[in-house]
Amino acid sequence: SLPIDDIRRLADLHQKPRHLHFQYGTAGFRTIGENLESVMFKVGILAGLRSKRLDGHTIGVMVTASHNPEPDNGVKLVDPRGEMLEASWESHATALANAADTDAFIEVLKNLVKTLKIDLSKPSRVVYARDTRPSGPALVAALEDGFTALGVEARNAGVTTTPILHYLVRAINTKSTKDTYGDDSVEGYMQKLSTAFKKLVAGKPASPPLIIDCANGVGAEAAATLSKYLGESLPLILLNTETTTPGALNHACGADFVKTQQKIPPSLSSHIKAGQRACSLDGDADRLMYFYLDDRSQFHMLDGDKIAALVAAFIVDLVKSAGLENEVRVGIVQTAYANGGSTKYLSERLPVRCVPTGVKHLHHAAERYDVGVYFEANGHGTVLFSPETQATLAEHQPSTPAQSTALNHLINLTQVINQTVGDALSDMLLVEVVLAHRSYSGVEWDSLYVDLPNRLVKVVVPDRSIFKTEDAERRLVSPSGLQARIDDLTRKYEAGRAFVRPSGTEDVVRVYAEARLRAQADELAYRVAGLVY
Ligand code: 16G
Ligand code: ZN
Repeated sequence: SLPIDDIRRLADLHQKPRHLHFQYGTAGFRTIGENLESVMFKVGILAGLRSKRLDGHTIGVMVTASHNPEPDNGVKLVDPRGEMLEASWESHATALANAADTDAFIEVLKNLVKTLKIDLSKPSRVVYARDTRPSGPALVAALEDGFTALGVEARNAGVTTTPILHYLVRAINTKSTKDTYGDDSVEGYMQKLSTAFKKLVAGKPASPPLIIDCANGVGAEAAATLSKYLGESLPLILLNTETTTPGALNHACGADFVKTQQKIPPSLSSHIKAGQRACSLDGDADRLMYFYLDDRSQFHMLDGDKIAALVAAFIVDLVKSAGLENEVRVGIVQTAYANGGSTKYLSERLPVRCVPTGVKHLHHAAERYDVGVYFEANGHGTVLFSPETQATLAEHQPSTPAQSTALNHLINLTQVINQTVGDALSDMLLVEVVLAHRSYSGVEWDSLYVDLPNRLVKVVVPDRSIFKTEDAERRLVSPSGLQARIDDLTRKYEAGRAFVRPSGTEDVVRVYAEARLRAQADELAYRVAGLVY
């Protein structure tokens, strides 16, 4: 049975603040770090229960608030194959987090154990990590109390990136099996990525040093380690690596800044020269934004959509060259935020699906293709090779040297890509591989298609829950009549497209608009926002 006395004693130390309501949302629990202590304790216990439910497989816990401001923090669970927590458990997490006091909490726990048929005699194993936020250590201490209360075998992965934690979960759970994913250490991961990268770029001209804006976050440490493994194969220049300077994290830098401001972080301007490219990570290194300055020092952004177009076209060509076009079908997954220019370019070449915002939706949709390429415009994404496709690649007998080369490239791509979740550093290597193979600079990559000018605005409304969407968040069903008015407005603009959706992470409604001309995109966004308000 549950160790009630231990749970009660430790739960009393981590009381829920009375006035707060918590919600396990798209990115787990996320709010001001100071308010999250009780949630952390409970998540520690929940992770242990999830592990018991899954026969002692290791569950991951990541403490991070990604691109959010430094005072925020958050926590999310990772399932045994390295993917997001199964959706049905999100409500269990929410119920536990909102139990008002220790008695109520123990009641909810007992109910969960019963309804989910959890065998408490099974072992429970968890691996956990945090990003560099100042609130991290205290929150991890509360999490560890949760592990202690349930008697979880917990492994501390220290301060590391979200995608590395996902990798560790998968590596631990596949250790000494035929599906082994790599050595279960940061070094194992870096070794895996860099070995595949070096094979993929062997014989290509040396790349000029690549500037990485590390958002003053945990990506700085991971990138420094990766750099050692890459050596001459890809020289890196790391900027915004101030992980201990108060207030620096994600401040006027990082992938979210670049995407939302559509400009170069000021801290980079003196480092990047005309014609050069660079990239930005976010605060937990799972989002990637590229950009370059043209010869007139004009800024150009290469976002998740541009990455998807670059990578998908490359994989399609390799599949053809390997003689596998009849066996291996490549498909794309996007969200409503994908630029219309990218959707047009991609859908002329490949099957494209649109799903609601949030990694779990994209990931699951991508699993349905033989090779599923998914990227959110904000720079989060990866490529998934189905188990059947990986078997096909391993068994296929190439009939020409060219086929053999292409096949090896595909196999190495499966190694350089983090298939558990989007990883900015792994995605960066993937981009660099394609650029090297295509002999592209930023200019040529950018010219694959032209982005439609677009504008994203936030609207604060009294109650965002009245906004309900359909068709992968592209249309509103409620409030009634609003969608018809948005349609009427949108029709007036050439290549106009606009949609409204409630945010899953902030108490606002988001309005997105695009049109042929910059001024029109801005005008459409503000007029739609006016309808919402
Ligand atoms: C979260 C999601 C991200 C999504 C964003 C949208 C995960 C791991 N992250 O950060 O994919 O783009 O939320 O935020 O799923 P919004 O609902 O506030 O627009
Ligand atoms: Zn992130």
